Parts: sequence; structure tokens; C-alpha cells
Amino acid sequence: MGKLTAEERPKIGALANEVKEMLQAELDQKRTTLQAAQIEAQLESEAIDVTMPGVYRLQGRTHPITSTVDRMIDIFVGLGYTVATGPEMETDYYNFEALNFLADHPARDMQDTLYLSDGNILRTHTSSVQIRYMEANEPPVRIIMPGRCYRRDTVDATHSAVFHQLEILAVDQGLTFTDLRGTIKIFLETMFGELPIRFRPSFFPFTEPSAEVDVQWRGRWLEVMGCGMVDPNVLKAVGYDPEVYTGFAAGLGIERIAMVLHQIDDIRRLYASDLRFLRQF
Ligand code: 2NL
Repeated sequence: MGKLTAEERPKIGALANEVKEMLQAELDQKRTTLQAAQIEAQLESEAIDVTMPGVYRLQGRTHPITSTVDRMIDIFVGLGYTVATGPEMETDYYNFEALNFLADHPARDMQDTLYLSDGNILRTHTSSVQIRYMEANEPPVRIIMPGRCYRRDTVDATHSAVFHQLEILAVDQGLTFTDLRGTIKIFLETMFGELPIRFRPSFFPFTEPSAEVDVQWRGRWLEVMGCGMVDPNVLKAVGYDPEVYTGFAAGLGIERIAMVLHQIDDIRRLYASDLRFLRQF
């Protein structure tokens, strides 16, 4: 511009302005076109065809052992009980000694119990959890222990080396066998509906007196659980005074209950993971 004459300067200046405006207009137009194309492409790639059929996904369902335990837990939680859990690997003390098993009790035999190489055992019942709970808590006690247990059993239609148990324990002042009977009656009626039940005298190392409970199911008496008043020796072992406190306890096999409820003929079906079986629940 500096080299131009005075009369050329405004003309060239106006021309330069015109060129600049033209270029700017071209650029603006190009930008608009590119942006429109980008939005178009994005809309296309994100488009959802709502008429397309869905992808079928195989749905899992609750295993009959789990649903049976869940029902039992619901009933006892409704009665004010709390769920307690503990280790599956146990010491002789918690599994037998504290539960008043004598040193030569047959259940301690290597034939019946799975011993680990370090001298520990796989718990044969969930009662060991109750001992641990009572050691750590003062009465009153209202607990249930659902859990996996192990026995050195030969597997057949009614025996499994791994099985599930649910135990109930109540310790308080003034608890009697009548409280035990009432609790079990309410539980069984909620679980199975109204049906005749009977208590038969029995024996367990950890209860005195002890009883086995039968229900009349489809015209037959079926044994469904064991129970009794907690032996004073068990209360002493956890530091409770048996002159002040009494307790009741019961234990039942979960597989057994699931088999009765669902008419399952062989316990092994519960562990075979056969989808044709599991899909029925
Ligand atoms: C059965 C019998 C039973 C218990 C379990 C228990 C636990 C403690 C103290 C006293 Cl810590 N008793 N549990 C009592 C009676 C019977 O189970 O045949 N179960 C399948």
C-alpha cells in the first residue's frame, strides 16, 4: 500500500476488502457444510433401530438349596433371630470338645470326619459357630447358623460328603422345652403348612434331653430335625452359668428339607449342575 499513489490507494484498498469478504464468505460456507456433514454422520452412527429383536440371554435362577435356606432364614429372622457364620475349617475343640463329645465318641473317628494334615478338621456341623458366638457374646442369645458341613460319608441317594445344615440356638433365663417345641412348631407350620408333628426321644452329646422331630407328609412320618435343651456342659464350656441360663437348640439338614419340599429323589441331583434339573426351579 505504501508504494501506491494517492489515487490508487482507495481503489486497491476497496478491492482488497472485497477479496477478503469473498474469502471469508467462502470459508464460512465451507465450515457450515462440514459441520452439517459431521452432525449427519454422527446421527447415522448413533441411530437405534427400536424395531430390532432383542438378544436372548440365558437367565440364572436360585438353586433349590439357596431358596430353601432363604425361606428358613426369613422365618427365623421374623422370630427375632440373627444369622451367625463361622469358619468351615475347625479345630477339634470347637467341633467336638466344647460340644460335650467324649474323647472316644464315634463321630470323632477318621471314618466319619475329614481330618486335614495339620490336625484341623472340616466342620461336621455348624454347632462350632455357636460355640464361637457364645464365647464372644453374653446371653440372651437368639441365633441361626446356616452353612456348609463335611462328613466322610460314602455318597449315595441320601448322603453327600458336603451338605448344608441350619442350626438354631436360644439361650436366656427361664427357657424351657415348651419354648423349643413352640418355636419348632411355628417354623414347621410356616415351612410346610399345617401338618401333624411329633417329638421322639433321642440322644445328642450337646443336648439333654434330646428329641427328633417328625412331620406327617403325604401320609408318611418323615424325620426333619433334631433338637434339645443345651447340655449344661456346653454352657459351662463357653463361660455361661448353667444355674442362671438355659438354652434350646435344633439342627436340620437343608438338603433333606429341599428334597421333601420339591420331591427330589436323590441328593446327588442337587450337586450335579444338570441344567435340565435346575431349570425346573
Ligand atoms: C441333627 C441334630 C442338632 C443341635 C443340633 C446344638 C448346638 C449347640 C448346643 C446344643 Cl452349640 N445343640 N445343636 C442340637 C440338637 C440337634 O442337630 O440331627 N441335625 C441334622
